[in-house]
Amino acid sequence: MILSFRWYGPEDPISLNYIRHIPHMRGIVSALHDIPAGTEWPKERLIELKERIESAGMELLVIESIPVHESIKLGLPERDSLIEAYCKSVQHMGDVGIPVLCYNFMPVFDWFRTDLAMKQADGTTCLNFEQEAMNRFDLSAGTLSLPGWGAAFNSNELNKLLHAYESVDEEALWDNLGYFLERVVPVAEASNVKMAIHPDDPPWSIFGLPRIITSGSALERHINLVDSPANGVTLCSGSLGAAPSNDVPSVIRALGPKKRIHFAHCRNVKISGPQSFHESPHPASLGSVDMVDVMRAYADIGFEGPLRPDHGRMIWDEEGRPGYGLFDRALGAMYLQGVWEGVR
Ligand SMILES: [Mn+2]
Repeated sequence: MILSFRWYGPEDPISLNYIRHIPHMRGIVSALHDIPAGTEWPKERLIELKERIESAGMELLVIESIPVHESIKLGLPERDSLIEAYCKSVQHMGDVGIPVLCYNFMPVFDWFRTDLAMKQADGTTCLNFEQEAMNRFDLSAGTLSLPGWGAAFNSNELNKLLHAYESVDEEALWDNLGYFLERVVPVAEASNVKMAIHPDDPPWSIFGLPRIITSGSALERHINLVDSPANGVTLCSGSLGAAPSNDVPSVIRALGPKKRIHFAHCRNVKISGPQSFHESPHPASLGSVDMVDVMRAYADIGFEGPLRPDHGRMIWDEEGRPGYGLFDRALGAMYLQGVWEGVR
């Protein structure tokens, strides 16, 4: 594996130099965050990003993510031109030499939590998802405050989108994903870019929206939609691990021989009740996912791709983007590197 770290670009308060100080850190996962979904990514911007990272002594290994426009997920007529723009962005990634693209196909919301700063007994804070708190959100209310999404939606816009999805059930969403992949994957394959879909987080329906990338068998179905080495997955231990039915090491071992795991997200979660969990520190003993066996599974399948610590807690009074502070992710990286050396 190639130890990697997510960096939000020049706007990120965490500098590339600080990331470079983490022993063994080689890969950077980044994106052009200012470009709206559906717009082609200019090649020069990718070159600029890549050179900036290389001049800090690391490599740009993954784009996370190029967002997929809602109209593509909804299967609306305008999807064709949006998919064309997506293909252009993928082509530009290939031209510039960025090998992996992480993306997701979650309707409306990306990852979702009910509390972004849940206080722990030791004074740290972490991200939390509680089904009971979910039930208390009133989407029809005039003012709508969703953790992490407050600025992104007003309730009118949100309700319009939710309404549009009323005619899209899980099978229709699979069809729309297939339509997208049939057009993008050949371009990715020809461009030497590996597509890596991220599992839905949490891996179940929220607000009545369909969610399909929720388990090992869903990942199998996904890679069979278009049978190409360029059609793979991001294996996220925390997203999958939030559902007790997902045995993450088994999923890795099952998919490994097919050579379709192109990117690994490693974090732990503590399941606290039915459809409820909070994000725990990375070590196996502190959460519900056996992170040692996860790393052993990666060693067993000979995983050589980029692997990054995922969300961390906020510790040592750090302030910043929820889940994406420096300190706890750096601790996570060192834990993962240590376990990796041990299992190998
Ligand atoms: Mn993840």
